[in-house]
Amino acid sequence: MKGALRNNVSLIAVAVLFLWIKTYIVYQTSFNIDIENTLQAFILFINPLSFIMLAMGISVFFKSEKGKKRYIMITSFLLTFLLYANVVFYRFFNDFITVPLLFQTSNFADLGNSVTEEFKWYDILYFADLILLAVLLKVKPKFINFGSMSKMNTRAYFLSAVAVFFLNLGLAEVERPQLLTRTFDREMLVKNIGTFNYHVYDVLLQSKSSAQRALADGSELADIENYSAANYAEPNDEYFGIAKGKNLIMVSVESTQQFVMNNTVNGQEITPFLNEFAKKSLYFPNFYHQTGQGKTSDAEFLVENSLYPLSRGAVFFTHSGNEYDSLAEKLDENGYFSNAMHANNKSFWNRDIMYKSLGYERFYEVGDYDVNEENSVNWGMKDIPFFEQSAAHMKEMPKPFYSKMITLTNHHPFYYDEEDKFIDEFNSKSGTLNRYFVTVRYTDEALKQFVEDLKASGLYENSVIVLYGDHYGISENHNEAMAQYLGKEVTPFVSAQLQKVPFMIHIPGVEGKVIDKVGGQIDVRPTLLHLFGIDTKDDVQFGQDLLSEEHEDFVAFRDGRFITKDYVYADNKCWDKATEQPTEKSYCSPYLEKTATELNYSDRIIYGDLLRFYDPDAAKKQPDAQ
Ligand code: GP9
Ligand code: MN
Repeated sequence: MKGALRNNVSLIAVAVLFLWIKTYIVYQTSFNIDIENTLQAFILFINPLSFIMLAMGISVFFKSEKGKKRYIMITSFLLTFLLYANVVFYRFFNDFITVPLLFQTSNFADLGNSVTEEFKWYDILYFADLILLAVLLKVKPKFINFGSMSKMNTRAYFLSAVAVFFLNLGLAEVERPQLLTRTFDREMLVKNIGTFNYHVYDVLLQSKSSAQRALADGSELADIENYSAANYAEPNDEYFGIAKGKNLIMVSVESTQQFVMNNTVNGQEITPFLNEFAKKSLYFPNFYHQTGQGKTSDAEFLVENSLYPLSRGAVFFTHSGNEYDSLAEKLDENGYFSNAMHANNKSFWNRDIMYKSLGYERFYEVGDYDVNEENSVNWGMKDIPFFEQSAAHMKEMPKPFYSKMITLTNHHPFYYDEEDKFIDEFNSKSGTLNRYFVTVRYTDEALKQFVEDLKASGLYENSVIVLYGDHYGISENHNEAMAQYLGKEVTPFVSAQLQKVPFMIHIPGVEGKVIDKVGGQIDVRPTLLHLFGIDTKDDVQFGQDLLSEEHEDFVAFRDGRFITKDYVYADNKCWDKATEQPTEKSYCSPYLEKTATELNYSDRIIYGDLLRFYDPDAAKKQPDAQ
């Protein structure tokens, strides 16, 4: 028996080895994980091991050989499935799965087209080792030992697993201090503790956040209120109240980045309408999206609440029951009929629930539109008919109204009908980028027709029209094609700059102006409310009025990157905007803390549902400090 043990390898060892090697191959082939030094390379290599050893190790507690085999097979399958799900998710979102996302099952059906685009025939290879393992189990070759481990060996096995885990954690801590407390970068987590441990960690975080709400009390809000009050930027007299009484039409323009504006492809203008409309509007060329995994819904969350979305999952899903003090609610209190318009399934991003919390009176969803084969493409109703039918709804609405509209055609994978093609595709290796220009151009046309429609119906003269891009359309997976288009390498600096999205406010009778303040979606709420003559002095918010003289040139991204007037902080480096090269980190350091504080305060509001303790009247009654 002893001899046999010495010559044989155990079944557990085979299963562990297969999954370990596979996970490592997946790291190398399916995720873009940046490795900068040998230590990082070593950590990446060992990081799947501890979890796999522990998971497979449990098989020793099964008495029968059959039970052991079955457990090993099922565990291998489940872990492979998790790995593969991450691969598919990563292709699409350039990110790893989180627990809250798994509960967004109502989104999965709608993802249809987009997801199938991400399945590849060769994906079967991800399961190749399972097939081999199944064969080995069936054939039962001599060199594999199917028997039980001795008590001694079992103990040694688990001790080694734990030792590998702590070695991994120790090295990760050396490589990236505070890794587990600063969770906003999932790539860093996967790179350092491994994909499986990352998922365990994510589950723990999720449980922690559920507990946080239960334990939160109003006293936590005091610091945050002080911060928010100190951050308040006095409205600009020239603009305060200038839009009072007018309707507000705000369009979330799907996946539209700013680089397409005033730009061409194959010599053809990509956004002729936006370029002209910007000239007649207050136009903000240094405006960035700040979204996380919740994409469109995160953008909505930002502009409504002037709070940051979450680093994991979509806050529309995870915290739809919270108390908010949204733009919609404020306008509603001021006599507006607030509504949202989006010709998609009402439960997508949990909007039907969240819109109620945000105080929208009405949601015009897919059921309120005449949607058919003819007027649909890609994800659903095309933008032109969507705007046409929305304008018809607007005519019927009580006035003044606030309508938040969300377009859909310019969405990954950017499929379009031939008849809607106004310019030619680009010619890179990325079909996604090539098609993107065509669908952006289509949305531009739809916006043009919408404005014409509003003019014809007389609504134009009474309405403020706000356009903002919700988030990027072209992820970093297309950097090579993007570099070809831009004619320069997509460095982390360029990548951060690519997060600029169009933002413009058209106010009838107000002259167009370019306002080059650095800002983002978080600034929309105070900027708009002040235009409508509603002060935000007593509100808990992180943005500032972009028209205020006191507005600071600063925008923090959800993942910890930030932009100031002269610098861009990305990839842990401080980049000089003038040279587009990394410079002394000290130029960025004052803002590192500001970014961390704001993100942390905002998270605390959301996790603790702290606005339920906030009483604006109490804030007003407080005597002025000092
Ligand atoms: C779906 C639309 C798209 O209703 O808002 O969402 P996205 O994938 O861009 O977040
Ligand atoms: Mn979107």
